[in-house]
Amino acid sequence: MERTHIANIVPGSRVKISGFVENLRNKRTMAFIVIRDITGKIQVTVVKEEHPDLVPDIDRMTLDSVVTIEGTAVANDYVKLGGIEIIPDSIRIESVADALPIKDDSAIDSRLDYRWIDLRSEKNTLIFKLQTEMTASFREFLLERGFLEFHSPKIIGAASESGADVFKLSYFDGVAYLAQSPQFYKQMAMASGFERVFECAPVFRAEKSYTRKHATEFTGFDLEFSYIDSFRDVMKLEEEMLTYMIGRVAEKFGDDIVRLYGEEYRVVVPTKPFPVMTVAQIYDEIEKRYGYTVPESEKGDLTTDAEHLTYRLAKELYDSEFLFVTDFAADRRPFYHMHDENGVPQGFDLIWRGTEITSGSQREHRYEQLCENAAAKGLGEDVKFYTEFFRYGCPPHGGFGLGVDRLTMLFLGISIKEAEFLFRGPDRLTP
Ligand code: AMO
Repeated sequence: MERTHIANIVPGSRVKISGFVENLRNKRTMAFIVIRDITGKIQVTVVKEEHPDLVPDIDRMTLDSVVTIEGTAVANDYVKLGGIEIIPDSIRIESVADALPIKDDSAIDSRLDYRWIDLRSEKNTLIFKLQTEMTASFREFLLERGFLEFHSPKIIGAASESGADVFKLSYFDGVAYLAQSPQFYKQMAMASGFERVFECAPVFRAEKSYTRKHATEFTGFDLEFSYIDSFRDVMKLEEEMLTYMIGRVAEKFGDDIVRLYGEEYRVVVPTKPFPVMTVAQIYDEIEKRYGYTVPESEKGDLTTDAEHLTYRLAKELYDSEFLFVTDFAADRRPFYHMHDENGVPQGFDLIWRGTEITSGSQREHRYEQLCENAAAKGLGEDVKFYTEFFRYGCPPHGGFGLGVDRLTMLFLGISIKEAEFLFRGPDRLTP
């Protein structure tokens, strides 16, 4: 007999279900077993007198054991779980579970030690259903617009962003690095004439940060496209892509998110273009409104406190959860950003609910100028392999990188430790 997923069970049918034992009430004459699979939960009701053959297995059963049960699904208004119960005629225990070492409210580090158990709850499973919908939406949105999906190497010969937070590996008799971004290769694809590419892949950062939003390995959704006129074209594409994705998430999981994570995290689908402010405008406004004064040395970039305050600011000024930020100081941005005639980097960050989710820009595609910009940052030989990409013709282009884990955590108000399937941080390499 074929297995039926719990959500697809209809009363009156014979079914075979498999899943974990979520709840077990083993009484003298009756047993009530709640079974959970990826689609839902259902009650199995056993009248022991009618099925004495099932009793030894029920007595052996423990919470979270995995079982397969065959029986008849019947409607019963007294049953809380969807008004259906299963009257079984066979029970097979696939695997008996020991007493669980964690509970839903155990400390996060214990939960991460036993992450496979932690992930069994409906609340945590939703994180990954949501993430799947997010990346599927991005992918479909981009494929419809002629983007190619490509896969760039993660073991590389030179640092790909800033040399400071790169993981160094021994590589046979030499050294290699783990990619901090597919940045150089997505630009190489522009020099290859691919015109539009994206990649969803691991990104590695040797940052010793213990915050809610930093991981040493995360999933980056990166894209790059050619023949743009300005970095504003890149912002427009990102805004459309996010709006499409959020619409799909709202439709599919909006109710589940509110039920499991609270009203505060109700999905709001943007209806207007995302507002844009310069770094200087933000500092002006948050000083006036909230009395926040930025230290002089930090003026060219957003401090973490200022970043958080933009949530309130964007809501008050524009009734928006999103805010694009432009006009960062050149010394705070990577050398590959294009600059305007006043030296202002042609790039942006996107902030959602007070946390940065993206950096993007128009890139410098002119070989001489790019080499000059690299030299001004003290980068010469290190990036020569990359500057070579621009010697033999390259279209104007731009793109952005979006943190998938960051987006996930902001959807649900959780930390990055929970938003990743398996978190990797300075003190965490297992399981
Ligand atoms: P950036 O360094 O800003 O830009 O990274 C892009 C996005 O990646 C996410 N992110 C992180 N997520 C979790 N843990 C971290 N340690 C971490 N660091 C970054 C954030 C961030 O906005 N090459 C450029 C992108 C581009 O211009 O195309 C880059 O990597 O969501």
